[in-house]
Amino acid sequence: MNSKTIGSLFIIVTLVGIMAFAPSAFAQSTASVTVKKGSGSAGTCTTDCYQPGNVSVDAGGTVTWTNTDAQLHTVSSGNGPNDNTTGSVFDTGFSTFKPGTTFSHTFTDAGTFNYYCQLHPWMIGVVTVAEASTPQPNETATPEFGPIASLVLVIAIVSVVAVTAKTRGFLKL
Ligand SMILES: [Cu+2]
Repeated sequence: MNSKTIGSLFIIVTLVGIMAFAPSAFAQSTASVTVKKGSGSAGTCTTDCYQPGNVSVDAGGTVTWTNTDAQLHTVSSGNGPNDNTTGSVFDTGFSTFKPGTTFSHTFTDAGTFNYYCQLHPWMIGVVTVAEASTPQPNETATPEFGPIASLVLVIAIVSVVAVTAKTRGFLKL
């Protein structure tokens, strides 16, 4: 092992250490929903047609629906066929959400968004959007001196000692 190898190893371990400290600022930025097979038949499902029927994301988060059924469906915001605001927040429309396709919507505002399938109104679901989480000052001020940081320190010391020893001719690596 030459000093170049030791140096590279040290850089890699340091990068891993820094990544371990990166704050998890985005708690829940994506969610996935699939359409249960056979949802197009009345009585087979209600709140479990879209699976899961209730998902949560932070503001700015994206929900992706996948039509795993063999029938055309819609994903339309609103509270059912009598809601004249249907589709005002998000809507696949009647012809795009074919079997095997996906539909995504990014939620910018916090709130509770009901949706349903306009072709099969018994299919209902909810997306709950929370205020985007911001790291609290006291959470980020004092990072924990965790096991990875200790490992980085140990490897750094060993590297320095090894390189020094080699440079001065004490050690033949
Ligand atoms: Cu449907």
